[in-house]
Amino acid sequence: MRELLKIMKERALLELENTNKLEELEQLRIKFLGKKGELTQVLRGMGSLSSEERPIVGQVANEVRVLIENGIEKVKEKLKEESKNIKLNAEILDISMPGTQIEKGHRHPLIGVMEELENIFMSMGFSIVQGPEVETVYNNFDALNSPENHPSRDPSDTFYITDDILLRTHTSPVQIRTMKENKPPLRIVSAGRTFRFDDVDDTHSPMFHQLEGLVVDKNITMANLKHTIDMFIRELFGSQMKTRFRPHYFPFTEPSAEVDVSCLKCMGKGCEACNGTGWSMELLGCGMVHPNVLRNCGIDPEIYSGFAFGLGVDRIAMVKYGINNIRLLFENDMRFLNQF
Ligand code: 2NL
Repeated sequence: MRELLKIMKERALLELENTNKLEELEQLRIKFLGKKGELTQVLRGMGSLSSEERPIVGQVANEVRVLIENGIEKVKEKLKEESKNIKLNAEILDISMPGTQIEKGHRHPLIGVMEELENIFMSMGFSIVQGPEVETVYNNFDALNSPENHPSRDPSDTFYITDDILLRTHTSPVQIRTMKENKPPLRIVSAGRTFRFDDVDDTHSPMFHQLEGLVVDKNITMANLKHTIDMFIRELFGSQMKTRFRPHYFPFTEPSAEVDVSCLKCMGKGCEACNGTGWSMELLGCGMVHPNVLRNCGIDPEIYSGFAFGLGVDRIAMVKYGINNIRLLFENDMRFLNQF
């Protein structure tokens, strides 16, 4: 029996030496030391031993068990250490390696133009104000002296959320909010997204961008308006640019005017782009703030007067970059955007 135990021990140690997986190790333990394992089998035969031999064989059997157990423990530690090293080597981090290049983008051409316009007005002493794109009908139409039956109020022209709430059709409600909350003198510019129920074509989009300016103080006249617009246009397009003020009608200004500037292609000489007139049409609308609008905002028109103007940022961007289709500004095709 001792011989049996010795052979079993040697086989166990040999198998242990050839084990290189943790799962195999557990199978090995079950095979030799488990309830139905080989050691148990051998010990079953102890009943036939003499009473002198039994304790000696029992001791040997115990030694074999401890030997195999220790062997398993040792190999287990070795395998764990190995797999840890393999993992560590795989996860090695070289902090001196160059990082993944992130492609740098740039401002959208439209936002670039909007900021350029804002910067010009800031250099002239205007503050930039902002307001919500979802507005009240009162701020968007009523306060601006828009007649009850004006076509722009129709649900076929304006995106209504409820009877009293809409998507702003111009940035003027931002000026209304500012006038209601602040006392003159005011010199403000607001720019942002505006919405009209338009069908899309080369020059129209239901979402477009406006920039509006407003000045309210004592003794503000049409001369201040004209000078401010002239300075702005020359700052934007160059000192040779001429402006032309044509009488126009807006409900919120009186008198009102539309402003044409020299044709950018021929600088006023006349070419096919301007139909030989030398003028680039309708770049800007303006006028003296209607007394009703001032009154609606709690400003006394007997003491204060003001001028206001508005322009389409998309149109300025298109003129500036020679873009002939407004859709290009909103499709975000990288082949288009990367040109700016
Ligand atoms: C255009 C014309 C304009 C205004 C906007 C305005 C705002 C207030 C009071 C009076 Cl709060 N006027 N804004 C005035 C004249 C023209 O815009 O063609 N925009 C694209």
